[in-house]
Amino acid sequence: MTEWRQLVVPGVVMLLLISLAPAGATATTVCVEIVNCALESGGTVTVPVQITNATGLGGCDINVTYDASVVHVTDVISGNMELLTHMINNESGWVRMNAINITGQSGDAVPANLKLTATGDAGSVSTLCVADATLIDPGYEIVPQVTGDGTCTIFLNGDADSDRRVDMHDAIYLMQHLLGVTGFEEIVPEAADVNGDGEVTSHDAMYLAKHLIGISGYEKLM
Ligand SMILES: [Ca+2]
Ligand SMILES: [Ca+2]
Repeated sequence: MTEWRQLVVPGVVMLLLISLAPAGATATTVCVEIVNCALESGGTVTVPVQITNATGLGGCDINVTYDASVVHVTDVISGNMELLTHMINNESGWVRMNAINITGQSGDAVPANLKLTATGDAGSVSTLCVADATLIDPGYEIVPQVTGDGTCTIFLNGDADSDRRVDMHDAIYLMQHLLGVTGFEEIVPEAADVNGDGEVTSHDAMYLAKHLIGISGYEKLM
């Protein structure tokens, strides 16, 4: 082999290998995650345990931990996979669940939904930590994944400034927030949507002010 061939041929082979390599570097990562949620003091909410970007997901074993002084898991409900077993320990603050799809599930999977009940006071927050997650394909091969934790915030309805009281400062804070005033960025939307229409707008600030003044028709914060 001539000298130039000794140099060029390995280079061409290398380029071919690179071009034929699996698209792992650009593949979308499978993620086990729980979205943030908020619930009223003493209230309940249901949040999904999500597996995003799955391709041929055959089963999963997921352990979620939480602060039991803030929130309890009171039920585990099937999502769009077959939920096999689940265990709840509200003393130590963990829930474990197993789900399968024997044909292999693609897209976004929900192995289970967690029904949460607030045990903590308004203002308390618990991480919903995906402490351990094992995913397999229908051939029992491990599916690589990353995890994303969520948070669960206990709120007091109408407490827009999160000081654990509901007063006229909250209506003012909410207006400042909506106007984009610096220092008023933080808000718990579920606490601020006092008219219960699913949006946080100036109507909520007006509703809250009328509620606090005692105007008829505004007795109840939604
Ligand atoms: Ca307040
Ligand atoms: Ca609203």
